[in-house]
Amino acid sequence: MTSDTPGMRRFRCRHRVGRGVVSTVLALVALSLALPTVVGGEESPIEFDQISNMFEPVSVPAQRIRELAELVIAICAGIFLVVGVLLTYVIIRFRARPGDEKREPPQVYGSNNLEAAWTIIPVIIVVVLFLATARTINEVELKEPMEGALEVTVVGHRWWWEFEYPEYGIITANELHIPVSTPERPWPTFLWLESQDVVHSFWVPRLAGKTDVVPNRRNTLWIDTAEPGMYLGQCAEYCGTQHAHMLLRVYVHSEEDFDAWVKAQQAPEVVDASVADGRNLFQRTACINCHTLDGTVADGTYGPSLSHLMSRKTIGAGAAFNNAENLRKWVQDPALFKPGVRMPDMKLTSEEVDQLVAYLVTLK
Ligand code: HEC
Ligand SMILES: [Cu+2]
Repeated sequence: MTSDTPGMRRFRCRHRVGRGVVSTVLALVALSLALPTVVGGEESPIEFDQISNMFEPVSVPAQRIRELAELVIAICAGIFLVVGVLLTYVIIRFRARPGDEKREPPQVYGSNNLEAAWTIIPVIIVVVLFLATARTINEVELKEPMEGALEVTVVGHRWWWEFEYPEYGIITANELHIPVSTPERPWPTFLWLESQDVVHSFWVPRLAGKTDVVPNRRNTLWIDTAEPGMYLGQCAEYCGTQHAHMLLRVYVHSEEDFDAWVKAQQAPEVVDASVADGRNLFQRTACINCHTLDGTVADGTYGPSLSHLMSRKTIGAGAAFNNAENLRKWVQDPALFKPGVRMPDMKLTSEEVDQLVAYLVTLK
């Protein structure tokens, strides 16, 4: 057989695949060790001490899911232990010994007791898992908002999140602000999940289970938490190039802080005369076709609302911290932070960018 017959080639190929798998695994291990240093660097807006851990739930649905996960893990670990111990025992106890070649092991033809046991026990285990899961689903899934809930409509876009509070007339992006729920004032948050384009998935592991966000459909989710703080989330369904930069933050506030946030968001724009150039330029540029900015002619809905832009910690759905320097880079060329982003490079001069950014940073 010459080296280029098909059979030979296939053999070599398989070899190469084997080596590929090993090196991929090694690369992944190396990457996972290096990751915190790379992503946790100064440029990264992700605060690692705040990173989401589904095993540290702070909200009722997430707590229920954790309890279920623990039950399932415990049962599976039990099965693993029993099987592992039996297997180890059998391997050692009945290993081949010198002289065994001449003997045949005892032949067993069926055992009703054994067969009944290995049918009934797994059936019981599956039924327990089924009932526990059904109970949790029933507790966690709600089709309609509960009494007194704060309702927010969440719209998934490629690649950012829109949050609308119909009750307060607020529309914002990427950072969801909700109140804490106390025994004196239970105040759950009820989310209507919608998509503008493709399937996304809303996931804030410490607050609630992962829920798909599907075009032409309204899924629902609720949060009920007694712990103020910031919780990180992430789109959990691949939705295109910048899926990995589709983060979200949920800020849980005390009642007073939440009221203050609502007031600040509802406040009209404060027109700062010293940045009139930037404001005029903004209103003369295509920015207004894609962005809404209360108090100006801008009423586009393709991109996030820029009203009270500076009240947000990040821009580009967590791609960068929100400060003058990053805003400058963003307006100059948004693809620097998010290659493939759906905001075009507007080809502005350096002077124009300066004027725009000077204006944007006044949007408190
Ligand atoms: C073709 C539509 C379009 C135009 C025109 C446009 N943008 Fe955008 N812009 C977007 C989209 C879409 C995003 C969200 C990108 C993402 O996060 O993936 C965005 C994001 C932003 C953000 C970050 C907001 C945030 O909270 O994440 C700023 C600031 C911004 N644009 C400013 C501008 C300015 C200033 C102009 C005009 C010079 C402009 N945009 C023109 C579509 C547009
Ligand atoms: Cu996504």
